[in-house]
Amino acid sequence: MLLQGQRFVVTGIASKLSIAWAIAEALHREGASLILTYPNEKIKKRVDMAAEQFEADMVIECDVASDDSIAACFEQVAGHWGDGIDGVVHAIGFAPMDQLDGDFTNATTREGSQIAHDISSYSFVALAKAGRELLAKRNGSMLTLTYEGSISVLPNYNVMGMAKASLEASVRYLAASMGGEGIRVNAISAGPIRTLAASGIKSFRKMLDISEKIAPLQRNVSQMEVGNAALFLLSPWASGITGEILFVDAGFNTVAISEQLMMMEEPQQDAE
Ligand code: NAD
Ligand code: 0WE
Repeated sequence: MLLQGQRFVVTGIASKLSIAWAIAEALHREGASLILTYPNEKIKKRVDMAAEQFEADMVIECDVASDDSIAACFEQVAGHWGDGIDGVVHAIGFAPMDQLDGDFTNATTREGSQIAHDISSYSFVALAKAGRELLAKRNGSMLTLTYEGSISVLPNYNVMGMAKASLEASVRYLAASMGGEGIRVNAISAGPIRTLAASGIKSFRKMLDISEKIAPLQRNVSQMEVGNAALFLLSPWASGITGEILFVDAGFNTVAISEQLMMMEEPQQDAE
């Protein structure tokens, strides 16, 4: 029990497929106590299910689009755990669907860009502000989820790539800002996983198929593998790690052109 007696606030559960669900599962498995949050009544049912399964202490509303909602949420967290928390998990990303379909230059709008950056990037800073005092009391840490699209171009990821680049920069600035209080701030860059956030994305199936032909492990990653890496970064074993982006992507980000893709282009010529 790596995290016996430790306390975490987990955002971003929307279904059993959510990366946040697997993170909560891993934290619970290691003996941690949890508070889970939901953005609106529609999602609350799913979070209640998770709360029951992971014996969560509380379920609290937290819509990161609203400063009032974030403030009210952390007032409740402080009411329950007044002497501090060990971590906050941010597993939230959103852009209007029309932003994630087709040519980047044509698809991206001012409003779409504002929403994507507000919900997917600024919200991490907002949670850091709200959680700072409680985190400082127990050398706590913050964790967010990002994606390769922040660094290199993928079809349709579009303005989310800009928002993730901004999110990753916020990891470094928050780490520097709060390091003096003993607060660590990190991100996991996960490979593509079929979740609600992936549903409705054009040719996501094809993305998964191509990813496993590039990745050194020749497969995609699971929610549980991300959950276990999250567990590490949130644990005392990672006490020396902050401002870091940890790839949990079967090695995908390390390869430009794989042998498997070469074989797909010219199977006759290259086959030995
Ligand atoms: P998901 O749909 O299960 O989770 C996204 C979550 O964002 C949902 O729980 C949703 O309720 C929440 N959310 C949206 N707007 C919100 C708001 N205003 N306030 C509070 N919560 C809000 O999908 P997921 O894939 O588990 O996504 C979790 C994180 O992982 C996201 O940041 C995503 O970008 C990132 N990620 C996903 C993948 C992937 O392929 N699935 C890969 C790398 C990174
Ligand atoms: O960050 C994400 C999900 C981003 C996302 C997805 C949606 C779908 C539903 C943000 N906003 C919305 N808005 C909706 O209305 N991922 C890393 C998963 C993902 O999304 C892609 C991907 C991958 C991988 C979009 C295009 C290409 C690849």
